Amino acid sequence: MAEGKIVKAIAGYYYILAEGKIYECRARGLFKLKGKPPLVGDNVIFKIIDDKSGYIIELLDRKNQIKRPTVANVDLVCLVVSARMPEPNFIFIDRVLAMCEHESIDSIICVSKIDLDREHEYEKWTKIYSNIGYKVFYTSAKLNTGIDELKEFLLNKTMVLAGNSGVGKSSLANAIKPGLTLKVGDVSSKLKKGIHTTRHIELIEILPDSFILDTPGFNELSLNFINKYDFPSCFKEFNSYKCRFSNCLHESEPDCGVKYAVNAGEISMSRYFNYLKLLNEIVEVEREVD
Ligand SMILES: Nc1nc2c(ncn2[C@@H]2O[C@H](COP(=O)(O)OP(=O)(O)O)[C@@H](O)[C@H]2O)c(=O)[nH]1
Ligand SMILES: [Mg+2]
Ligand SMILES: [Zn+2]
Repeated sequence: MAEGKIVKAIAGYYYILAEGKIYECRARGLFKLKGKPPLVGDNVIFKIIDDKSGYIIELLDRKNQIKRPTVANVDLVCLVVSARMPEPNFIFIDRVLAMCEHESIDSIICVSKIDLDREHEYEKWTKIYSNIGYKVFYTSAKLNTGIDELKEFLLNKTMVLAGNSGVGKSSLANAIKPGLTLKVGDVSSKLKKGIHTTRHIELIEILPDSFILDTPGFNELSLNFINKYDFPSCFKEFNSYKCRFSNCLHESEPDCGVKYAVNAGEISMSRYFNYLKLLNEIVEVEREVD
């Protein structure tokens, strides 16, 4: 009997990493039928058959799980946003951060490709996020800037690299782990084709006991699983303000502390407008369900 972590799943086979070795395993039918299939990221007890294979006996407790990509036991979402090429997409940033707040997963922002902006114009918007309390890292995979600091932070964590296609996620992973050769894409041809290459998801051990998930599947993240009354607190700076109604959605209610704070310049206008757009999306979905 051994303990390991599922790092990859393909067509009913689970690839388990234990003490530096990979075992190809099947899961016994029993617990799959109970409606809890094993996921990438799960820690498991498995029986070793030989030095390449085994079968899963038990899933250990799951601390959390995210959908799209489906992965368990995530310690951190690292939201990669390029300084330039492509330009930052703020509604996407706020969408991912809100999802992380809802799932209680820590998140950080990594501004990539800073070599493309010598004037540091990105500081105009990163200030908004660092003021709220998000940790921001600044990197260039090209010049190898900021990689060591990021690496230090990632130690002993399982992390999802989230971010639009072309922002430099794979390049970042390659810079963190020299020798890793994740495919780096060419932005323009990707945008032209507009297709998402479907790939299996895989956790990559970049440092001892530190994993990253480099995934193309984060682009169409929907927040439709969130209840609208749980949504305001997903914008964590809103929580410091009091409103007349405790279930205030900060839209058009009277005596809304959040709206006062937006008007006073204490809450960023861009964050507030993105909040309203995303809230609207959630409300629309709830209406369709009714
Ligand atoms: N100038 C510059 N270009 C970068 C940097 N990192 C990645 N790129 C380029 O950005 C494009 C997309 O990179 P890739 O890592 O495939 O992005 P992904 O789609 O997020 O995985 C490629 O053409 C890379 O060469 C960087 O730090 N500086
Ligand atoms: Mg990539
Ligand atoms: Zn309010």
